[in-house]
Amino acid sequence: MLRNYISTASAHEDDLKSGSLALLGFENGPTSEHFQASTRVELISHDEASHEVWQVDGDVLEKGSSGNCQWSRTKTLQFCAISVNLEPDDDYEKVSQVAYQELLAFIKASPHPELVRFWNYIPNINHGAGDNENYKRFCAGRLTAFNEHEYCDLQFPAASAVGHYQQGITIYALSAATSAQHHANPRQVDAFKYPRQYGPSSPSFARATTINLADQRLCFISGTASILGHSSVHRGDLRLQLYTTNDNILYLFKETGFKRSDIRTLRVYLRNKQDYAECQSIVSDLFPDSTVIYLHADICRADLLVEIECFCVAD
Ligand code: 3EB
Repeated sequence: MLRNYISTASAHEDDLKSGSLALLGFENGPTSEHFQASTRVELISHDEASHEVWQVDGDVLEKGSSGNCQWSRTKTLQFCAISVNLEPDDDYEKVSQVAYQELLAFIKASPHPELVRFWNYIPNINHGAGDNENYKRFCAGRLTAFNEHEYCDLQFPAASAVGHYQQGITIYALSAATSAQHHANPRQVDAFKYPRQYGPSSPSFARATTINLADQRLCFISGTASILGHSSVHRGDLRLQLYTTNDNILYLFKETGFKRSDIRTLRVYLRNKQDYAECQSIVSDLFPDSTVIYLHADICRADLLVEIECFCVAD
């Protein structure tokens, strides 16, 4: 049983709990040596000091580190985090490629080589013009590493890639011992087939990934935004961007066979913190029964104000 929640206990207490697959810190939360890694994004929906926990109940856990990869795993699932330093003048493509090479080499050689869900945190994600935008350079390095490790388009997992003005790239990866299914959104061009205008290398991710475990079915909906076909729509309009995002998520439910009531956590990445009150009121109308985590983060396309991802479970 995989669970995801924001904890206000001490990281030490959560670490001692049996079954803590991953403990993740936020930029504005406490730091702790018990964290697998810290995201560079700021949690805006919780006042108390908090961190994120991915918990597995009733499974034996093994933990370790290998090079820059910190990992933990059960018989079925593996969580691995890697953080690499990045100076403002460093080559984003090279650094992303090296980080992904190490991460993918570790995962591929592990007993859990099937890619399920990746989270990417990239500093200054929208800096740089045209093909030199940091996100596009990151995409180039990531794709080269995927190709080097012979993961093809149809094996790309669900993902999010968001940014913040901090140093260092952090990547978390959930992988599995058994194969996962990757899904497309019929309203959107597959990201790995985006046309040239979005950069020399397309983004390597699926719109959603599902996996059947012995006792539950999991669905990870990727960071989903106000994109139709390959175009960003409703520039500058938070409400309409959220409605389009919601529709995209509903299409993905249809594709994956999951439903709104299966949502366990919904993460909202919000570019402008001053939009929080408006965003919160719209999202709570759209998803009245869901636990929502709001994070302050830049979205990888400069014309997007918001992006939403979901973790869903069907028992
Ligand atoms: C998009 O749909 C919006 O590069 O890993 C969403 C999820 C987005 C993942 C990624 C990017 C990524 O193109 C951006």
